[in-house]
Amino acid sequence: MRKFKRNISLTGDLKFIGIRLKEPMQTAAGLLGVKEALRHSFKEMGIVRSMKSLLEMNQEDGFRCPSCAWPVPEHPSKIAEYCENGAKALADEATTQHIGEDFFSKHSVEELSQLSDYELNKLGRVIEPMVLRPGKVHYEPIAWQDAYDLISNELHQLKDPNEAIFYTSGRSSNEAAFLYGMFARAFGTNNMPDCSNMCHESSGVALSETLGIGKGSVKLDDLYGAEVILVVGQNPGTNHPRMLSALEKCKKNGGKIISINPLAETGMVRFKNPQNVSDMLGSGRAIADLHLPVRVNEDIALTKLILKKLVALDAKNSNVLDHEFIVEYVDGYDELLKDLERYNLETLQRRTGVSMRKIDKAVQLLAENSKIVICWAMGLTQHKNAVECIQEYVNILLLKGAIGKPFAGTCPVRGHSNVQGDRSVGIMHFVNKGLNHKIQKHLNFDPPTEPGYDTVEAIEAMHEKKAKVFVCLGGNFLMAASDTQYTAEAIQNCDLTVQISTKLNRSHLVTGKTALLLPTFGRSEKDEKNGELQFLTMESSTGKVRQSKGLLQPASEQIKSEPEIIAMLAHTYFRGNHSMNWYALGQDYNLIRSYIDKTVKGFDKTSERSKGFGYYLPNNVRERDFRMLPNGRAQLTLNSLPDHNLKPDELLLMTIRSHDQFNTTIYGLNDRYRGIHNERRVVFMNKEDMLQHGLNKQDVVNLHSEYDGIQRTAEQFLVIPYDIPKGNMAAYFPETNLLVPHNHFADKSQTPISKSIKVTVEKVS
Ligand SMILES: Nc1nc2c(c(=O)[nH]1)N[C@H]1C(S)=C(S)[C@@H](COP(=O)(O)OP(=O)(O)OC[C@H]3O[C@@H](n4cnc5c(=O)[nH]c(N)nc54)[C@H](O)[C@@H]3O)O[C@H]1N2
Ligand SMILES: Nc1nc2c(c(=O)[nH]1)N[C@H]1C(S)=C(S)[C@@H](COP(=O)(O)OP(=O)(O)OC[C@H]3O[C@@H](n4cnc5c(=O)[nH]c(N)nc54)[C@H](O)[C@@H]3O)O[C@H]1N2
Ligand SMILES: [Mo]
Repeated sequence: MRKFKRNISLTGDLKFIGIRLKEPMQTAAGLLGVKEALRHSFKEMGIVRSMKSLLEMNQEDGFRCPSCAWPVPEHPSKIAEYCENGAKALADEATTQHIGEDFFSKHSVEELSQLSDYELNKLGRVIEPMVLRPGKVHYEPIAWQDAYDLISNELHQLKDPNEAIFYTSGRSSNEAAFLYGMFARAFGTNNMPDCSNMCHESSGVALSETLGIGKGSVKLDDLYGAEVILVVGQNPGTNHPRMLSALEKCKKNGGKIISINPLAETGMVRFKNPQNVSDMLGSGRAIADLHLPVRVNEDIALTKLILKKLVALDAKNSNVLDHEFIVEYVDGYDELLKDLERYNLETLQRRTGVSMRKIDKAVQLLAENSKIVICWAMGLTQHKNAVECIQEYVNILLLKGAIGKPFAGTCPVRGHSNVQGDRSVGIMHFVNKGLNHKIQKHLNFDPPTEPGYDTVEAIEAMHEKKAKVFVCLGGNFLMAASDTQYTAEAIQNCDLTVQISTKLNRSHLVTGKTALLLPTFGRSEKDEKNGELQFLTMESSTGKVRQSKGLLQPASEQIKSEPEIIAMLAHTYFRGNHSMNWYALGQDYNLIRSYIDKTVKGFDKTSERSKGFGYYLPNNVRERDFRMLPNGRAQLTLNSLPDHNLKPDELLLMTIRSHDQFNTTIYGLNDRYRGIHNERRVVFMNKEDMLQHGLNKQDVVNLHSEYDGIQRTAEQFLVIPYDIPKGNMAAYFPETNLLVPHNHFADKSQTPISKSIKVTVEKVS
């Protein structure tokens, strides 16, 4: 190892701390949810700060929840337009625990790396800019301007702008992301990997190819009036809890909900709406009318079966498919029908692991109704054939004409609260010619015309030492990305790593030769510039742009807003010699928005129109406008069945979230919906598989994966018997990212295969 590489642990201490198991829960939210929300809030923020901020979250003039991207209704509840996990996200960022110079002078990065991700996050908000110098193991304070100078000098020294990489996580505002993306381009690179490369990139690719826009088409009202909603590969009870209210509303209006998921996730089973008193007192409401427990990555077998059955019913009674829509708007109908003939019903059914009786019920609902919405998340996007999986579900919508009309359409449910907006305003590793043209015209510089690195390529470039400076606008790249060991080696090859962050995580400990930790505001904090209260904007999962105005006193006087940090970095780098007045942009966000309006398609008078409940960005699918696609038509696609070539002892592992985490930020050690308390190092297994592998409840195992002859290991997991299809396992990320090979990802989107990793289980004790 070279000298600057410090002795850092990638996992923290692996000891078990005393797991408690209960039965998985049948009902999501309810009083327990409210209690948990308040417990986290009061503990982290105190009562006054909690009440003040919770009441403003998602309200008209307040701030947007920092958790997920689920849209806020036009008439939000005055008492609680937030969920348990939104409250946890807020408590996590608005915590009154702080760390600065004193803390870092006492604790070295080597020592801190022995802590678990949970313990690291618990340390609190970073309250002053810090630097880790070459060969040193303690962060020390640095003045802001010295930090900008340090980055600027490193950037100036690079031989080629493509030796720098600018990563973005999806919590940044449109304003910050826009400045960041424009700075990267003005500097000369499109190396802009972002968290969406690991997330919904597969949805973006799948939808762009088939419908002409990489976003979903439905609005919130469409869910309320849908006749059938499919919730596929998604766990809304934990990850998008406010969505349960929308599903509940759909059911009240007579709609049916089908859940397609290897697990019967609690939120899909029953829900007690915290905004409804009779719900809270009663037993709540069943959400899924039908649950299809599909085997991991067998969605294509399932959708083919559904498509075949719909086509067969249509042959008898031509009302089942929307022939008028198909004739007018859709390409590839005859080819699809011919292709479906190649498949045998029983073979498909066996692969799915779902009973034909249940599949027939789903087919009947889809045959009899046409106002259909399909929602999905990571259960579809993180497989080798993720793009195809999504396109198969789009095939269903297209045959049913459930596209571009009220109460029907696509709903990829986004992750981070502004991941969709970040992409809209220019965070992308590929070249968008329209945007480049507008940059030349309105920002008066020439953006680079070669594509840059996405997440996978960024890791490889750092590993091969082609990249030397790595800047991160939020996130926890090391732990979020696949192949933790390989990614750590890659990051440690850099000369400089820069993290613009709110809280400490392992990406601040595994660093380049020099590392900067630049603390920034959270969403809930008040951002005043020259006596003016600033606001920011975000785009929800349904494409609505709304403003967000923080109200809490910032964690310290020494932290700065994201737009200001980026603007000052650009100002320092260009030394005032650039077509954009960077300094001014960092001082007045209206100015940033006026540039966004000029350069980004669909944005218009954003400073005005984002007020109140905001405005929708244009969406061609809503208008049934497919002119940008081949023949000007929506595309049906032919997709094949996956082949994992599993060895006899291999199982397919999906890496999922517990109820007590936001991605790599671990709020607590419980996953109460799944009955797990006080432990995260667990692996959920089918009882038959356990028997076959000679395993008992709570045995300690190591997990191994082998790809291209390379063995990877994640140590120390407790086996938990669970209702999961045979041949499948589940465990939490980020602990399991050690197993995901960096060079295995979805075709076309390069999203890591985090939901279908081939794994063997080794009993340790
Ligand atoms: N509280 C909280 N909220 C969050 C997050 C968080 O960590 N915590 N993360 C945010 C982010 S960035 C994102 S992207 C979203 C993630 O939201 P989700 O996608 O709901 O998150 P996961 O836990 O990855 O759950 C994936 C679901 O897919 C199922 N699944 C796995 N494989 C398959 C398959 O092959 N087929 C089918 N049909 N289903 C499958 C799993 O059983 C699981 O229910 O949530 C966002 N919101
Ligand atoms: N195995 C496996 N791996 C996965 C996934 C999976 O399902 N399985 N999911 C993938 C998905 S969907 C995603 S989106 C990625 C997530 O990848 P990332 O977005 O990179 O990770 P997060 O854990 O969301 O980032 C958390 C950190 O962001 C910083 N932060 C929080 N709020 C703010 C803010 O307002 N501003 C700034 N500047 N920083 C802030 C804090 O320092 C915090 O520690 O992980 C991916 N990785
Ligand atoms: Mo995500």
